Amino acid sequence: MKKNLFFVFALLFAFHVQANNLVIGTPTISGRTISFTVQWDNSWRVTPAPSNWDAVWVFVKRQACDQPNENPWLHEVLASSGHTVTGSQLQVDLPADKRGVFIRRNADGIGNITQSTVTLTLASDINSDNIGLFGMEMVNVPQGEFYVGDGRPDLNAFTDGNSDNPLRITASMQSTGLGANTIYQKNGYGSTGDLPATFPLGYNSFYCMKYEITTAQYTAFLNTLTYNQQLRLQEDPNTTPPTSPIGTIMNQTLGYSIEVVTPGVSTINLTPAVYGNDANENNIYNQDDDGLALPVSIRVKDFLAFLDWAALRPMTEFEYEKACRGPVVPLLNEFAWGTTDSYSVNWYWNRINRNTKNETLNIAPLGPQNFGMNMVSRVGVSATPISDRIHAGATYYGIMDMTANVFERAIGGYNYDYSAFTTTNGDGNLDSYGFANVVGWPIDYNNRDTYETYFMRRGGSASGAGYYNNTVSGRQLMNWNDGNRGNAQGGRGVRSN
Ligand SMILES: [Ca+2]
Ligand SMILES: [Ca+2]
Ligand SMILES: [Ca+2]
Ligand SMILES: [Ca+2]
Repeated sequence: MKKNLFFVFALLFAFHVQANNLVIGTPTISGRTISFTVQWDNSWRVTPAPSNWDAVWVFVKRQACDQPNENPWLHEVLASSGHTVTGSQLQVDLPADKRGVFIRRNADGIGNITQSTVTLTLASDINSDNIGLFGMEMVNVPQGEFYVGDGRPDLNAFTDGNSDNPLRITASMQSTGLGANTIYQKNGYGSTGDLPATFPLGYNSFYCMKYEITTAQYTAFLNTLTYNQQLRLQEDPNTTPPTSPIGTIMNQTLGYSIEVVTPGVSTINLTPAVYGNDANENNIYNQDDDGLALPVSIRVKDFLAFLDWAALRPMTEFEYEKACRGPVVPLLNEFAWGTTDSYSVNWYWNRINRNTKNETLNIAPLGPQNFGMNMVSRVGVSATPISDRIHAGATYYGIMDMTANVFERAIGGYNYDYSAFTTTNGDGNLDSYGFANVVGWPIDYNNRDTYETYFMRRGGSASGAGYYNNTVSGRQLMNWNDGNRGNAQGGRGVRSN
């Protein structure tokens, strides 16, 4: 631990979401405020369809330095006021739970965000505490009616309950609750408990991460955990504990490699390990071509821990379909970009600057998707400055990779009662074993290491699945056991306010 009793010590973990060049500057600290620069490219806010905007979700972690043992990093609940941004382009939104802020355009516009300085006010003076500052790009999915299901005749998809037809999710359905599974699935393949008004059906607005959780984001998360939290999130706590030597692989899936950079200590004082990325396998960490912007494959418990830590929540299956399709009438077997165009991009031949933040495709097909290639792609790899939605592989709202790359985990399933799930976000803090602990989330508190379910795998993945599983309404695949990390299963978080 860096004990810094007399000096402010600020740690910055700006996520490497270089796809849009999100850059967060090193913060300066004064009293209870932190100030930092922010800028990113390809931002938008539009009143005409899709009538939405992008934003950066920023949150703060804090670590006291008052003990010889490693103190935990705690999520900072921000002050009720005192959050500002310079210039005329941006505004800062503080949600009710004050677990972070959304920074977004304050008026309609499209293009790059010029560097602005954001000041956040914390709950108390920072003094000698360590500060971690985190930011990630998100996309607003506005309130409104939409359809689930695309009319397919298979057994599993959402329908209006009586036929193969899609079901229109309305304001009244959200306000009164959707009810029994036979209302949204002709074979009753849904929640065993009726879905109440508190279950997020997708009618109401929410923010969705623009990209899948990346290896850089996941590594930054690991590096704020305590030794015991890190231990329990190992693939095998017995063979690869945080004390393992430099280069020990913690998670190596379909192209990336998360490894021990600095071993932890478990003798007298518990000190957590530092993890890093080494996709190019030279044991020099976090280099440009070390796969920092590849999507991470993680188990359900890892996924829930990351979302709780980031003060987000999982999406539901209904929200997945809305985030892809928007309010338009479904097209049979459409992908996230709204057509049935599909071009499976070869991970080797079609890549330039492989594993770097600048990884791009050397082709521009309609409906590019990383499906069945057994190598994950840089998140947002298909988008270029001139690409339209179908060439970029973007959803109606501008969210990337909702078809393929890694599976999207969504709350749902067949024979389980997930009706207690609500819009409650994580509070930023995990239990002492590194597990998520949010009321209403589908967590089996008695059996969290080995048995996790209640999640559908949506959108297909680089590890392959049947064609119909890649489509927006494909509803064939569930998680099983611990979530089976090897199958390119990751996902992303959402937030309701
Ligand atoms: Ca290595
Ligand atoms: Ca390396
Ligand atoms: Ca995906
Ligand atoms: Ca929590």
